[in-house]
Amino acid sequence: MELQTERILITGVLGQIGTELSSKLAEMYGKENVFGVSLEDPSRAEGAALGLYQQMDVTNTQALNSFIEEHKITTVYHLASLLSGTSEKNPLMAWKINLDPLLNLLELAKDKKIAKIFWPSSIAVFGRGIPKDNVEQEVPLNPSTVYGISKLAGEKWCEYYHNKYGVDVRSIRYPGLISWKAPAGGGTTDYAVEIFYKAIEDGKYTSFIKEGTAMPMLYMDDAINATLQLMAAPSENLSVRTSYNLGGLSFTPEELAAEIKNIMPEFEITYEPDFRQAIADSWPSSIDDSVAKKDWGLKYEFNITAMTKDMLVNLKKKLASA
Ligand code: VAH
Repeated sequence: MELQTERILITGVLGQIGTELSSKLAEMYGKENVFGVSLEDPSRAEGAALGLYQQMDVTNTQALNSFIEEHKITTVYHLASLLSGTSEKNPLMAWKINLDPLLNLLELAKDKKIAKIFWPSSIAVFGRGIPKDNVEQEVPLNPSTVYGISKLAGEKWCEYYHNKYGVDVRSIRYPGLISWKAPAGGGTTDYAVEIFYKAIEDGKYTSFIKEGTAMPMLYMDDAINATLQLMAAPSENLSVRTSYNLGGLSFTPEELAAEIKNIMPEFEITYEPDFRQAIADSWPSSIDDSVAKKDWGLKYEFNITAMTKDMLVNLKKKLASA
């Protein structure tokens, strides 16, 4: 590969993570070195911090590989996937979308056509037979959801391609991610994003996850920083090539509602659990991320109080200008 400069492709670039990751990478490497693809119409990419955006279905292997070759891409952040709720409704489509493009990118890296891959796994890989709290890095993985099964398979493929071919693929088991810049879509933890929109718009929220359901969560700023820290770490420091646990925060819907009430005393929450309650019940309540802290210095800035304040301040501004 003749280029020394990192030329970065983000798939799913207009999604919840991609929207913020592209801005950060453009600051670091120059907008002209950051490329993005997603299913969305190009009009949706106006104003995005990208040198080039192209509407693309990443299951179209020929289109993706031509784009990578034409733009001399060195590093791919492969974020395009279907999340847990959507995957339950479309199991075979989820398997295809969540695995085929990853395997294609692993093959490109094996053939030295790209140098490095980031791929997001999820705490959805955890399931029955392990403690609910402080789940360690190496435990039996028995996911019971389509999304969790696809992420477990992806983790094993990443480890296989690293061990057999030396592919530099890195991964994080993201918890539920909370942000205001781009909406979440199709996830079980999305209640923790929707609640802020409804608090501002309606002063109340009906949660599809019942009280008492603690789930691992993380503010997007911390998720992006962790991702970039992992990608910047020396390869020899990384003891995990399936996917790193990342625990962040852990809270229940009523704990989050109480934080919102501290700022908006009139806010009210009610509960009407739906099919996503069973997904949430299959996941851990909290995660042990000591291996990530040891290997590449994982650290957090936002606790639940700071996250709630930052979300409400910024979301109010965003909704007022919409
Ligand atoms: C989901 N937000 O709810 C995603 C995440 C841990 C959950 O992977 O599907």
